[in-house]
Amino acid sequence: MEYTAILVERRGRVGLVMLNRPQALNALNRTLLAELSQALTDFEADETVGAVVITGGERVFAAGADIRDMAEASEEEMRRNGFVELFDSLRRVRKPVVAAVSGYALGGGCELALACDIILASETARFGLPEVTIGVIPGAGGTQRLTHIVGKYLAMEMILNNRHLTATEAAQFGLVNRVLPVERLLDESLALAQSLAERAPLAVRAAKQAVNQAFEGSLSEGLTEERDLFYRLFSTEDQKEGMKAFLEKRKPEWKGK
Ligand code: CO8
Repeated sequence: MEYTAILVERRGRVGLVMLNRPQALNALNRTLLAELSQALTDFEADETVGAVVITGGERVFAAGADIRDMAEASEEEMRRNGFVELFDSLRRVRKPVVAAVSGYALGGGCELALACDIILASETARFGLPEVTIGVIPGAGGTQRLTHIVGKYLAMEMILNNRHLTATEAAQFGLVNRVLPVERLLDESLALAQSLAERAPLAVRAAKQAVNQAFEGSLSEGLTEERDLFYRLFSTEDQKEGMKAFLEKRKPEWKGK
């Protein structure tokens, strides 16, 4: 597929997606979201890809959903065009996804980062959900995911009153894994993703599923699912290989089986 709003590359076992609408601060229009969804679907299907990095480049991650696309839309049009549903393609990715955030991550851009599994931020990263300033609310997970992460009171301030978090504050509140100098962000994100890609793929997938369950369901459901996934991994060749390699003091060779 020819992409116009994103750039897609392979770096080792890592699939890299770069949002590429600099003239609109990477605002997420329908084309961009459809292309992102396609790229993620392709990476998910490609056995040689073990992890994905999503970035917007050094200047801006994404300044939100494209306001021009939505400005005149009716409720019915918004429901019909599946704008937000395209976000769900991220939830179908079972491989780990790292967000490399530099500059503004606002509105849908912040929600895109929040839908990833690990967030690395540059010192210039700014996180915010300014939707109420233009008459709407976050619609792609912001009110839910942010609140789970930073708690009710800070989430209320950010969502109701457009408080932005600097990269340092975001790290303080557990919204990002760590903060890096701008020029190191992409390399470190790729290195982290490469490290994830070298681990036992079925175990990494199961671990991601179990952690997400902690985020989305009750503790008792999560404990049941975790136990089931744990037992199920004993039917994989990778579990046998991983434990054997440990005992033989050598590096495991994963088959993804
Ligand atoms: N949509 C469309 N165009 C945008 C957007 C956007 N979200 N953000 C910036 N742009 C455009 C500007 O219109 C401008 O274009 P032009 O040069 O043609 O006038 C260009 O990008 C540069 O922007 P600015 O001149 O405004 O740059 P500044 O550095 O002065 O300001 C800001 C940067 C502060 C980021 C400012 O651009 C801004 O406030 N942007 C809007 C932020 C916002 O409100 N985001 C939320 C949008 S709503 C949303 O995300 C809802 C999500 C729910 C569902 C998600 C489904 C995908």
